[in-house]
Amino acid sequence: MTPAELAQALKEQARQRGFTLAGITSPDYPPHFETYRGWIQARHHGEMGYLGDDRALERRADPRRILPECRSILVVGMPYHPPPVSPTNQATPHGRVAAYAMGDDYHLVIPPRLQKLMAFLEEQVGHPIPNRIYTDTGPVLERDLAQRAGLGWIGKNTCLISPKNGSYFLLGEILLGIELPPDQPFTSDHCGTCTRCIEACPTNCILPDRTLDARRCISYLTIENKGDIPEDLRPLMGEWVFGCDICQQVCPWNQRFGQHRPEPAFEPRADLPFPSIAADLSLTPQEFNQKFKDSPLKRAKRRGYQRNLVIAAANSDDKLLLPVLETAQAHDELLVASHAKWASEQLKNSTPRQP
Ligand code: B12
Ligand code: SF4
Ligand code: SF4
Repeated sequence: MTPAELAQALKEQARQRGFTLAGITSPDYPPHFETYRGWIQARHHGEMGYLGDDRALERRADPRRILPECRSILVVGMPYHPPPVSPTNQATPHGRVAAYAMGDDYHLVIPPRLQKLMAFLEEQVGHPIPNRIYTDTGPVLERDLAQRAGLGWIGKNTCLISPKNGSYFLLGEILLGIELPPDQPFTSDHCGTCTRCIEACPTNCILPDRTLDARRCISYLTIENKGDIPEDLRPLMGEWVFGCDICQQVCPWNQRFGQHRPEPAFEPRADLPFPSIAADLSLTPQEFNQKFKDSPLKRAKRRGYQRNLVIAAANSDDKLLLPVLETAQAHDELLVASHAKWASEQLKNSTPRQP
């Protein structure tokens, strides 16, 4: 097989394994590395310290610092189910979980598939190939590489958007120790004059240079922030208890699902994406671990998730939740208890919801 035929066969294998999007790029300096450096210097990454140390920056600037033999990079995208519009049971006060987290954790789903692609490639060439597999946690600029591999453009909401698939997909990469011909970068920008995501973001955290101030983003607050959530931001979180989809929900490119084939492993689990606030606030550590085994929600840990639930209770304006918040003030985790105290005060003073 020629390198071009091998690249085609690899991308075809990727598609057969659930990666609707697949493209190849070089390990050259990422086109928007300076944007990334500026973002770190402005401290927009908040407490995600692992993104900003010198080693993290060096490796993002040059993938060969990770794998010296790297000659090309396969970038893939796996679609997940779009978020449903509203819960089936409106009567139960509920929180809301981001669509990518409704099913199995992609950190567990994507790497084994990428390993199978590596096995395919090594079988074709007849010898082992140095490689490194990543999804989300690696020191690579995944969106920048995906844009250069031709998968889509980076929208004003900072998400990578494919004209055929919207943005409801997750990215993965294989750094490869063989040279494969790169795909054409995706150079056009299909956002045009649209600013829907910027206007819809409840915390105003989307910045004009296609980055965001993560410290204000609900996704960061509910998942990555392990301590107190700033009081001024709590009312803006609405019902979100893990992640946030608003800037993607309003995007016109997500309202066309023609070719969207979500991965079955991301099928929503029971109670998701609208978990009952009262039921999940009563989960013991064992029950939490059992309910969210192999789910992305484990990242927030029980204390973070239940902290988010009491904030959603305050934002529900549903005074029937007052006894639940009363109980939560005696929670075994101080973080949850202190947020429950605040939530209880908020709810007492709130205007009751219109039926
Ligand atoms: C840190 C992080 C976060 C942070 C910060 C997000 C952010 N926008 O910076 C928080 C916790 C807030 C977050 C939230 C989410 N995340 Co996140 N996150 C990451 C992570 C680990 C690093 C991102 C990063 O480096 N941010 C810093 C900024 C500066 O870099 P960037 O986002 O890559 O943006 C680039 C563009 O702005 C580009 N750029 C600037 N100007 C221009 C101009 C043009 C023309 C072009 C082409 C590019 C360009 O330069 C930047 C640097 O390359 C990546 C995985 C990875 N290793 O890349 C996942 C990742 C970006 N997250 C992902 C997801 C799914 C989410 C959420 C949707 C989850 C949710 N529902 O709650 C939200 C989306 C929020 C949003 N609007 O971005 C996916 C995105 C998939 C996609 N289709 O884009 C990724 C790629 C993980 C994965 N493997 O799938 N995330
Ligand atoms: S995920 Fe939510 S809070 Fe974060 S930028 Fe998008 S709309 Fe704003
Ligand atoms: S909502 Fe509009 S501006 Fe925002 S990413 Fe989508 S197309 Fe671009």
